[in-house]
Amino acid sequence: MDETPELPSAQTPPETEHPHVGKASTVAAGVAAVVQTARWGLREMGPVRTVRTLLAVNQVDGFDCQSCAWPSPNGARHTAEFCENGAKAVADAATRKRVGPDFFTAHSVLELSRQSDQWLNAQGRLTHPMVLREGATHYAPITWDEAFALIAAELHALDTPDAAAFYTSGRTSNEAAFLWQLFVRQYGTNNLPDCSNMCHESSGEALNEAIGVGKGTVTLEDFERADSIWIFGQNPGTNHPRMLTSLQAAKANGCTIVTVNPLPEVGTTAFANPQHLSHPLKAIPVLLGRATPLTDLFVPVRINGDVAFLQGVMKEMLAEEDARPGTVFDQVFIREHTVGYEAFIAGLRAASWDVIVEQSGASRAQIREAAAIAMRSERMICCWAMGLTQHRNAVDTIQEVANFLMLRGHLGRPGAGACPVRGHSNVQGDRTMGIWEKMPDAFLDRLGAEFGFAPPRAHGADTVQTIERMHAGTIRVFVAMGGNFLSATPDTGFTAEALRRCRLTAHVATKLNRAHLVTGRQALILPCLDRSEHDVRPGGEQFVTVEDSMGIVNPSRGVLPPASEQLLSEPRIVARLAQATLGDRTTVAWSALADDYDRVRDHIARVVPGFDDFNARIRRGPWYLYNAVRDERKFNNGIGRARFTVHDIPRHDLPAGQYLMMTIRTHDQFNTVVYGLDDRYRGVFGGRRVVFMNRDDMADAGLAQGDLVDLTSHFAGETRTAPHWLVVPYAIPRRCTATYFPEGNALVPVRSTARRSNTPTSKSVRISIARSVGGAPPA
Ligand SMILES: Nc1nc2c(c(=O)[nH]1)N[C@H]1C(S)=C(S)[C@@H](COP(=O)(O)OP(=O)(O)OC[C@H]3O[C@@H](n4cnc5c(=O)[nH]c(N)nc54)[C@H](O)[C@@H]3O)O[C@H]1N2
Ligand SMILES: Nc1nc2c(c(=O)[nH]1)N[C@H]1C(S)=C(S)[C@@H](COP(=O)(O)OP(=O)(O)OC[C@H]3O[C@@H](n4cnc5c(=O)[nH]c(N)nc54)[C@H](O)[C@@H]3O)O[C@H]1N2
Ligand SMILES: [Mo]
Repeated sequence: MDETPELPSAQTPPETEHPHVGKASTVAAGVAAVVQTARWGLREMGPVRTVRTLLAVNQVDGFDCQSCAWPSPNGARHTAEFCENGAKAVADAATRKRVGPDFFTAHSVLELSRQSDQWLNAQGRLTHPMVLREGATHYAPITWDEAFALIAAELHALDTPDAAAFYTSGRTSNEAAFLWQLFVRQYGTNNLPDCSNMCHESSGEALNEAIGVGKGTVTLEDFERADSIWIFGQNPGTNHPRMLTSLQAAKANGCTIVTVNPLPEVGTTAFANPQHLSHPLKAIPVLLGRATPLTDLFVPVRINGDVAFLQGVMKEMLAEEDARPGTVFDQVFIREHTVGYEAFIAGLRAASWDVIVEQSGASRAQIREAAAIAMRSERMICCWAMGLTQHRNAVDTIQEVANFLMLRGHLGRPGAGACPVRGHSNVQGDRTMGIWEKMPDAFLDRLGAEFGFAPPRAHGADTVQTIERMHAGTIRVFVAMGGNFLSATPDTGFTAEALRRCRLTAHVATKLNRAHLVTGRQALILPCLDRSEHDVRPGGEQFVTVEDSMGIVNPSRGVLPPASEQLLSEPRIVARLAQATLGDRTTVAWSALADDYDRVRDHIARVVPGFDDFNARIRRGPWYLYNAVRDERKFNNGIGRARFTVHDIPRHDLPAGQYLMMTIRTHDQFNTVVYGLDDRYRGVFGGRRVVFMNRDDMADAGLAQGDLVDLTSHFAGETRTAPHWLVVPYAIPRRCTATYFPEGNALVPVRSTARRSNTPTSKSVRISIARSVGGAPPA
C-alpha cells in the first residue's frame, strides 16, 4: 500500500480551548489601551527598549510606524505619536526573541506547521538565511551568496521570465520597492502581484476612471474642516486607531459623523483619547472611562448593501432637488466638471424603493436622516476600507461613493473629498514606485530611458492570477518581498497546492510565518532588517521613505541595533539578487545604489512624477505629493471631467439556510500576524474560530451560543468546508455572518473576485451552516 507522506499543514491547527464570549469593551482606546501598550511593549522588549523604541515612532527623526497608513500630523507631533495597535506592531518587530539556525535544527517543517499562527510569529525575529532543500525535513543555514545563486539558477532555468512571480507586501519602503520593480523588469516580466491586489485595488480602479486619481483626495487639514465625515466599511478603532483622534478633533469643530457598517464597531461609537492622559484636565474623563461618542448616525447595512443605501440617500436628495431646483445639487460643478449626469439621474429615478430598502438593510427613516445630513453638508468627506473593496461589485460601490461626492461638488475643495483609508504603512508608496503588474506605459518609458533598457510591456499576473498560474504550472518560481502569500490569499487549500507545485518559493521576511512552511520543491527564508533598526552602509547611516494614505512622503530612520549581524536591508537584498541574476546583462550600478540610498532617490526623482529634488526635499521634512483633483480640481481620466456612472443594485437572493459571510480582523492581529487571541471590542477572548450570527437567524436554525458548526461556502457549483466554529450571537443584520481573517480564507473561492479589480471577495462569501458532528477538537 502506498503511504502518502504527511504534508506541512496550510492551516493553523484547531484551538485547544474554545474561545470565551464575554463583555465587549464599550469604549475604544482609553486607559485599557495604555495598559495594553505597556504590556505588549514590556513582554517583547523590556522597559528600556520599550521607551526608546516607542518614543521614536512617527517622529520626523525616527521611524514610520509599521502598522497602518494613517498619516501623522504635519505640524507639532505628540511625544507619543502612536496607538495601542501600533505599539503591538512595533513590539512585534523589536522583540528580543530570536529564530536562528538552532531553532530550525530543533523543529522540522512538518512539526512547525502543526503550531498555531500565533506561536510561529511569537518565536521571534529571523536571524539567518535558511534553505529547505529538495526532500529535506528541516531548514538549514545557507550563505547569502549561495542563496542568491540558487534563486538566480532557478530563474535562468525557466523558459520565459513570465514563469516567475515577484510578490510585494506593503511594508516595503519606497527605495526597496523602486529597486525591486527595476530588477523584476530588467529580468523581463511584469509579474509583480502585491497585497494591494487584495486590498484597495478596487478603489484605484474605480477612482482612476471616475476622477483620474487612484488615491484619496484629502489631507488631515481637510478632516479638521469637514462638516460631515462618512465612514463606510471600516473599523478604525482597531485598524486605524489614530484616525479616532482626527475624528474627535473634527467633531469638536462641529462635524457630523455617519457610520455605515453591518457591525456597531466600538471605535466609531465611543472613544476616549489616550493622548489626553498627559493633560490633567482632559485626563479626567479618560480615567473615568468616559468617552466621546463619535458617530451621530449609525446605519447597520446588510453586507454589500452600500450601493442600495447610497442610491436611497441620493434618491431622497433628488426628490428635494426636484422640489427646489438648484438648492441641493451643485449644478455649476456638475455642468463644468462632470459627464454622465443625465443618465445617472435617470438611473436614480428608476431605482425601486422596495429594492433599496430590502437590499440595503437600512430603514426609510435612516435613509432620510442620512440624506438630511448630506443635504446640509457643505464639506463632506467619504472614508472607506475593506468593507467596500472586497465584494463582487466593489468597483461599482466605490464609484457610487464618487457619484455621491460629485452631486454637491465635494471634490477639489477644502474640507471635502474621497478618503480610501489604506492598510499597510507603505502600500500606497509601493504603487507610486511601480509595484503593479500593469504600470502605465508612460512610467515604463521613463524607467527604460533612465536605465537604458526596454521594460516588458505585456501586463503581468496579479495575486489571483499568480495563484492560478502556479496551480496550472506556468509560474514555477515565486519570490516574495515580505508578506504571507499562503495565508493572506483566498482559498487556502488551493493556494497551498499552487505553492507546492513551484520549483522554488523564497521569502524576504522579518518573522516566521506559514508561507515559509508550505513551500515549493525548494524554499528560502531571507531575513531582512526591520524599519526600526539602524541601516549602516558605506555611504553612512541610511534612511528610507514611505508614503501614507494621504500622499505625504515621510522619512523613516531606524533607532535600534539590528536583530542579527546577518541581516541585510531590503534594498541590499534586491541589489545582490539582481547582480546574481542579471550579471553583465544589467545596466544598473546595483552595489553603488545599495551603498547609498540617496542614489536610489536620485533615480526616483527622474522616473516618478512628483519626486523632483527628492533628496533635498525629504531632508527638509515630509511633503505632500501633487494631487490633481485636490490641488487643481483637474480630472485626468482621459475626458478631463469627473464621470458619473450608473450601477445596478446587487441582489443577494439567498436560498433558505444560506448566509453572506465577511472575513474581518480582530483587535489582536495585523493581517495574518496574530499577536493574541482576544478581540476585546467584540467580547471574544482566548480564541479566534468563531462565527458571528444574528440571534433570530440562530433561533431559526436551532442554534445556541457555544454550538460548534461546520461552514460550507458555495460558489459556481463548488463547495468548500471548514470545520468547527463556535457560534457567537452578535448585533449583525439578518442573514449576515462574520468570521476572522485568515481562518476564514479557506472558504473564499479563488475565482470569486471583484469585477475589473480581480480582488478576492473576502467580504461576500455565500455559506451554509451545519452543526458539527463527531469529535470536536477543542477539549
Ligand atoms: N491593528 C491592525 N491594523 C491594521 C490591520 C490589522 O490587521 N490590524 N490591517 C491593515 C490593512 S492591510 C488594512 S487593508 C486595513 C483594514 O482595515 P478595515 O477595512 O477596517 O479592516 P476589516 O477588519 O477588514 O474591517 C472591515 C470593516 O468593514 C465592515 N464591512 C464588511 N462588509 C461590509 C459591507 O458590505 N458594507 C459595509 N459598509 N461595511 C462592511 C466590517 O464590519 C468591518 O467593520 O487595516 C490596516 N491596519
Ligand atoms: N479573507 C481575507 N483575506 C484578506 C483580507 C481580508 O480582509 N480578508 N485582507 C487582505 C489585505 S487588505 C491585505 S493588505 C493582505 C495582506 O497580505 P500580506 O501583506 O501578504 O500579509 P501580512 O500578514 O501583512 O504579512 C506578514 C508578514 O510580513 C513579513 N514582514 C513584516 N514586516 C516586514 C518587513 O519590513 N520586510 C519584509 N520583507 N517582511 C516583513 C513578516 O514575515 C510577516 O509574517 O491580506 C488580504 N487577505
Ligand atoms: Mo490591506
